[in-house]
Amino acid sequence: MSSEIPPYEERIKWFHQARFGIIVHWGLYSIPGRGEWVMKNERIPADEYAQLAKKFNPKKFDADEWAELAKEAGAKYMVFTTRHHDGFCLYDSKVSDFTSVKTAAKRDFVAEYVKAVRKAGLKVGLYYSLLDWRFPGFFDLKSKPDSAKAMVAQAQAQIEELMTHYGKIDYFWYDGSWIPGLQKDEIAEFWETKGINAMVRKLQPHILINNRSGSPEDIDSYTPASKINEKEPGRGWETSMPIGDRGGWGYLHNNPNMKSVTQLIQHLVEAAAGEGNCLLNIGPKPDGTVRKEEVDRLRAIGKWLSANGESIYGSERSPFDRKMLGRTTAKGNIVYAHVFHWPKQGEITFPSIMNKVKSATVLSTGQQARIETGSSCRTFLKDLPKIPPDPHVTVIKMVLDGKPEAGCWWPSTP
Ligand code: FHN
Repeated sequence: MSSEIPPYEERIKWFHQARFGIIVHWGLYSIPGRGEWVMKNERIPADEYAQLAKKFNPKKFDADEWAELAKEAGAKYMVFTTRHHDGFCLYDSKVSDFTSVKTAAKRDFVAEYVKAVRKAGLKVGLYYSLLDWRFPGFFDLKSKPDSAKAMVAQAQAQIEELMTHYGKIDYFWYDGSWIPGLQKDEIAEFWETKGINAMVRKLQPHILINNRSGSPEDIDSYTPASKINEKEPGRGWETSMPIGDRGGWGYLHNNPNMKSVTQLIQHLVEAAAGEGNCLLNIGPKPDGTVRKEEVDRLRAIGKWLSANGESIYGSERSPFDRKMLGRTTAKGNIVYAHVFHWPKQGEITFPSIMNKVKSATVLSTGQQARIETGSSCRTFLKDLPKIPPDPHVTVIKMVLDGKPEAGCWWPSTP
């Protein structure tokens, strides 16, 4: 399967429309329930860790359940860990015996996942960790160059397998490219990234590739939730985060610090306001089921998106002041104000809108605001409810008399 590579602007379209995806961290590390770094954090020898594969036989795994949950959450794409840093493949790799097909489970979970995600009408993403802690050369490149080379060869072969045997892949999510002792600008050369990505694009011409292989490629997925720094217009980017604590992308048995639905929706809005995506992580239990705390939050986000999704999906930046009560997005002559802190008076002031606001409506209820204007280009929305119409984030849809234009800076010129 190979053909001409479509231009970036064409390939990136679905990603900008999607705005929201789900990433799934699941594998042997889910069994101990102490996060996906348990092997390295607890210095578990590779042969001792490999014993987990004898216990990894998740009878309750149902990829359709995962895909349907992501769809119910309002996500438009999914990404699944085909192999994390521990080296265990959740698919049928011919270049490794450490796989879910050749051990207790005897299942190709990636094949089941891809089929289910496509059936749910979502875009298919595969996560792949370049580094593999089982190779001593990862930890000591200088004195174990052959082991490091073998790790690179494994990555090249496995990426080719993933790009060949699982049909159309929409998004390739690299991770784990760092090498102790190498500088950032040496990473791409070490992994021979240029050659690998040329092979990926030849096999999957429409694919999007993130920037975690040491090469910029199509999507900047290095934006941590803690500091959403937007990219230049047009460049696809995403912020990713676990629902619970950092360091717990994989299942953490005790994970009390789950983000609230409001926080998660605000993260999604913050990303959309910068024309970026939010990739939210779930870490299913060892048996393949998703914990209730994550299911409930995803369903609540989906409920919010079913009423307010038009302000997120395919949205663009708006030029208006961000210091208002939340964030704004735009589509043509429409501006969506996502109000995080609803004013008790039921009146909202928008500074610096140079346009005439023709109407202002609470998206989820249809309630109309009365519109007034005042000095220094202020627009007042009045007669709104005093109680926030939405418990998480209320969206007000404003129809302007043309392309949104900000100005009339106060008190000085920009
Ligand atoms: O080390 C990994 C980590 O386990 C997890 O997979 C995250 C997901 O973005 N990526 C790396 C840390 O940045």
